Amino acid sequence: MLCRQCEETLPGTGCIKNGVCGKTSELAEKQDLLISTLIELASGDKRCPKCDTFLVDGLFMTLSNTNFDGSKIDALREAVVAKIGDVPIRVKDIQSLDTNDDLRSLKELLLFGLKGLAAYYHHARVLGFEDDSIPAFIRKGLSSLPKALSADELVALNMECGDVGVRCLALLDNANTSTYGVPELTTVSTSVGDRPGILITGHDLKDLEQLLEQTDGLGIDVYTHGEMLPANSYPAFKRYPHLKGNYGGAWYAQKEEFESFNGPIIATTNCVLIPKDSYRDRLFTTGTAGVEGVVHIDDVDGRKDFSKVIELAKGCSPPEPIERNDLTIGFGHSQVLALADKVIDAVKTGAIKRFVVMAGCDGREKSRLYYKEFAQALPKDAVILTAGCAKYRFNDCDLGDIGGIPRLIDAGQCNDCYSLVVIANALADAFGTDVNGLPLSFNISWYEQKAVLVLLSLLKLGVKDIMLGPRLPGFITPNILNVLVDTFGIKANSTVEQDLVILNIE
Ligand code: SF4
Ligand code: SF3
Repeated sequence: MLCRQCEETLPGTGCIKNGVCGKTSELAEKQDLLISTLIELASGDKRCPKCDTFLVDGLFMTLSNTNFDGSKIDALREAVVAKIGDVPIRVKDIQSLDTNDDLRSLKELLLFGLKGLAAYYHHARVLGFEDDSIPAFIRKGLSSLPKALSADELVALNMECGDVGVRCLALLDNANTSTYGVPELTTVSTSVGDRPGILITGHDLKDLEQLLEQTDGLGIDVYTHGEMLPANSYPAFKRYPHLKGNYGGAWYAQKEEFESFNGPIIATTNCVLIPKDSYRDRLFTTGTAGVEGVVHIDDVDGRKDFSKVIELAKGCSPPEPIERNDLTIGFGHSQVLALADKVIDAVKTGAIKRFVVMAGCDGREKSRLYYKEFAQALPKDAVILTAGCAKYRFNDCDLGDIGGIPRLIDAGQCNDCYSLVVIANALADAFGTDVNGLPLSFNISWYEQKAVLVLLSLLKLGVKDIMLGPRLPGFITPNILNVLVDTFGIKANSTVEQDLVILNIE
């Protein structure tokens, strides 16, 4: 195996025996074969809604920390083969994408951006929001991978991926807000009740909707975890009193937090980890998520039956408390733009001197403490804009406010980076400049391939000088890194003190 699609890959080599994430070489080979088969599906002339589902869900299933069940990967590949026949596979694995390291690096960037794009498109589709140009680009991107293309052509394809990414993020924003209402400023409790609970994690809001409906009035509380936290700010979910609040932090803490939760856990998407035995029997997966030996809840005509989870919950003890401060969330673009006059005044009077986007992913390495230290070291006249699970490094720090404007503005899930872009564009318009002319810096933390798509989208939008960490992608060669530095001013982060100077934050 060779996998280097995430930030935690082994430096210098990539994961070559077993993944740092727990992926075995056997599973990695199955995923490679699925991707190879999807490339052939995308390259052929088969077009059907089912084919789009294969492409979108297949790419998503191979995203880091999404599916550890080889039988599910095989089943999807076999369904594709049944559709296209036993055609010869041209790209066996990432090594065979190209013989030239730099071209291969650009192809990997494209493939990982496509995985992120597919994941976000999957979420929009689940809510009935479709845009044919998105699966059309997924086909174009995948079918270009076996071709002999120049660096310029591959850079252009990556930029097109970013462009389609912006469209997909906007579609998902529309899907979420049209279906569940515009997020409201909300204080989310992090304490626990004395009733049994069900914990739901990942990004799929429709799964939460169905779970809340099916648990209504049953004496069971529902808690969010990880990237499900932002759901607490949607009006459609706030009306359920048994949506108790959020339990725990980011995905990498799940081995301890799922254990102390005591009740069943539903993993709807990434990030799910291979469970400890202490809670394996209480873990359920659904959608594109999967873990070998863990019960999977299937979608039957748009409905998921969570009765097994509910029955298990009834006999479980309530969760054990975890000490955390309550969290203020719900600063989507509508909420922030409602404050726009106040924000613009604060910039004009100098009360706010800088905005810093600290969005993206979290991860388990100790070096990610950097983000907490960075947030705490920012001067008191700086406002942090966040989205994604990156926030868990600093969202329980008391950062205070500036004349009633909170210093931590949490827009939601990683896809809600779109909200941050809308906010930045509105500010740029108000000040008659572009995004790069604002007192705005980007210090992005990445882990998986949704973040790759968000990065490509930001680059396509013309955002320059993004600081990226905690490590630069292992699949980027030195030559391609030079291109990213020269064209977009991408920087690797280093120490908090140096980075404050580099980002021009006094
Ligand atoms: Fe390694 Fe990341 Fe791939 Fe897992 S997803 S095998 S940790 S590079
Ligand atoms: Fe986090 Fe997995 Fe990326 Fe949606 S939940 S941001 S890492």
